[in-house]
Amino acid sequence: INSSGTDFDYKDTCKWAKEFPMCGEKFQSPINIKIPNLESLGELPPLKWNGYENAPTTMTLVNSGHSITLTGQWDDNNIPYITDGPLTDAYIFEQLHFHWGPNDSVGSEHKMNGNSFPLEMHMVHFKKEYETFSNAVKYSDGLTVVGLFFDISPMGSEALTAILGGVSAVSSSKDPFELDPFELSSFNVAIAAVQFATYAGSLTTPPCSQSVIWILPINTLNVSSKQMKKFRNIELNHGDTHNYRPTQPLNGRSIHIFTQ
Ligand code: SG4
Ligand code: ZN
Repeated sequence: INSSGTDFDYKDTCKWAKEFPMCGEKFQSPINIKIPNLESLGELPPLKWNGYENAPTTMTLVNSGHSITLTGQWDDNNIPYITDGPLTDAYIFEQLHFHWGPNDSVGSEHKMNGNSFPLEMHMVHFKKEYETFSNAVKYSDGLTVVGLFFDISPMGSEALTAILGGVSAVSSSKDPFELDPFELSSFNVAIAAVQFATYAGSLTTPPCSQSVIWILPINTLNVSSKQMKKFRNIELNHGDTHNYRPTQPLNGRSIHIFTQ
């Protein structure tokens, strides 16, 4: 952590709270999801993905030094957003990014029954009512992040191929790289008809704002060892070789389950 107070590393995440007080608050993320302890949310409508079949006009990949982040520009009315499930309003897609580690036994931020996965992808959305991402972060229901777990499989993931096609350009560079635009629906199609866990938590990086409704499908997508190698080649700030925060105490929060 440098003296400017705007940067952080993953060597001792317990130190984050010194410079970023919200990282020391009670309802932090990620957490361990214990499947047998889940409560049912009952008659929830299915989560709805809207506009994910629309390709953006431009798509950009950037190495933030803490992850690689994918953003896109969509024409008005074409922006992807999610509704229903546990959500009370539309949540507009902002960006997606990844968390990984130095080997296959670690990498994901959330755990399922104490198990880690080599890769976790976060699709970050903000509540439409709050108009912008930076404004939405100030509210407890401002953001929803859909987290997807990936497990090793020789086939790998078609959906990741398009993103990883541009990864070598940003592995050792902070310059944004323009990808050939593609639609994001391959990800939500892959998690159709599964159960989800949901709970209230925080951003998993400083400033750790407690503004996130987490939505985690209880199944995994595939990533190949070759694809994982590309993630591990990405140069992170401070020589970090992982970018997952350890799980945080639940502190009495309930985790609810619902189906799509
Ligand atoms: C990653 O570091 C992303 O690259 C960040 O996005 C993101 O910050 C951060 O994770 C925290 O998000 O879903 N893991 S998380 O809680 O979205 C924000 C950027 O730096 C504020 C754009
Ligand atoms: Zn994340």
